Amino acid sequence: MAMESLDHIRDELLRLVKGATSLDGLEQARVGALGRKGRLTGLLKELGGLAADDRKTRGAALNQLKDEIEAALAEAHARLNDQVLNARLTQERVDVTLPVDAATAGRIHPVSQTIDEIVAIFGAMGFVVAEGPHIEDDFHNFTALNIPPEHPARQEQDTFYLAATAADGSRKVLRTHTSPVQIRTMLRQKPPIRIIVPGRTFRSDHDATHSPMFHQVEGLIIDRATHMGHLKGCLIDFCRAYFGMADLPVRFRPSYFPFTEPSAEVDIGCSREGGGLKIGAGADWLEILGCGMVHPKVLRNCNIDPDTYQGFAFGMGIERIAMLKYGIPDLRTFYDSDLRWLRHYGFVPLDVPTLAGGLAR
Ligand code: 2U9
Repeated sequence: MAMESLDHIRDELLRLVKGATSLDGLEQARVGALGRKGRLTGLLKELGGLAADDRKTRGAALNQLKDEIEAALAEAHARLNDQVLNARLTQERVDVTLPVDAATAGRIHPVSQTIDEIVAIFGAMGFVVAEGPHIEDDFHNFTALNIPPEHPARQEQDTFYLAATAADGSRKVLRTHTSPVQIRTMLRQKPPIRIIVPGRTFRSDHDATHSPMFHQVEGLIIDRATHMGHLKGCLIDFCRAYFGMADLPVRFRPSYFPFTEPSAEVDIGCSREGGGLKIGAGADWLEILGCGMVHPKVLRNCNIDPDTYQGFAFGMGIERIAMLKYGIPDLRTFYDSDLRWLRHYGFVPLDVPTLAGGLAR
């Protein structure tokens, strides 16, 4: 059987591919060449009927042609795609001067809003935001913070460990608090340090009041003479600004954390009369945050001399204080992504939190 010259077919197929003026036209050219009944497919099928020698030379030539056609198809596809995109870009315009339609626009999630409010309050006191990785090593999450090997926080039932084991036998963790960010900051930067650290944290804990993923804000000040009086003034001011009550009662109750000494828990005044909760009035107390003077061992672990520098740290759970301020009854609803919930508890994007706005509420 005389074999048809490939030059002619090659020229014709390439002409069709290169000449395509739309993605549909290009698809037709592809099917015509490489589809089930395509020209090239047909020639490849004929290979089976050839003598061994002929099959080898013809097969090589056909495969080379196939590669060439495929390359031309890819090139034409990229070119036509660009054309389609450019046509869309010149047609579709966004008018950024249009007013926001508050009834249909999205909402800011209460966790984001609360972080923004807290950052605004501490920002006004000179704190800057610091961030760090969600996946941490044992040193930054536990050891540097003076959390001993036998501490319950390190146990598998409290902490999410990654599967991979390092050469020293340790495994990475999903950070259980944002404190490793303070460790990283102290290792990187000399005092004075004044940072606020919002972010996601993870604990192997799941019930009505605990979520395996939640958010914290922690803060840290390190300077030459920062003392307990600064801690108290700073956190009393914060509580009053956050809840918008200049006379909110605030008390400090002794506590224990491995990374602070002395340590305290901060309560605000409230009333639980009649089964409800009213912040700012009554004879009861409600825990809001934890704090303390940074432990000298923690400073030393970060190469900071505790005889020259000292400071305080604090931490609070975002969801918890958002629930208290905005009267959200169930923690689990934060992560349901239910739009009806978000429209009810969420915030209109242009309602930017300010210190003044917070105090006026
Ligand atoms: C460094 C040194 C000290 C951060 C602190 C607390 C007290 C605290 C909890 C509040 C509720 C966590 O979300 S929660 O469960 N936190 O009570 N956190 S002092 O102390 C630090 C942090 C980093 C280097």
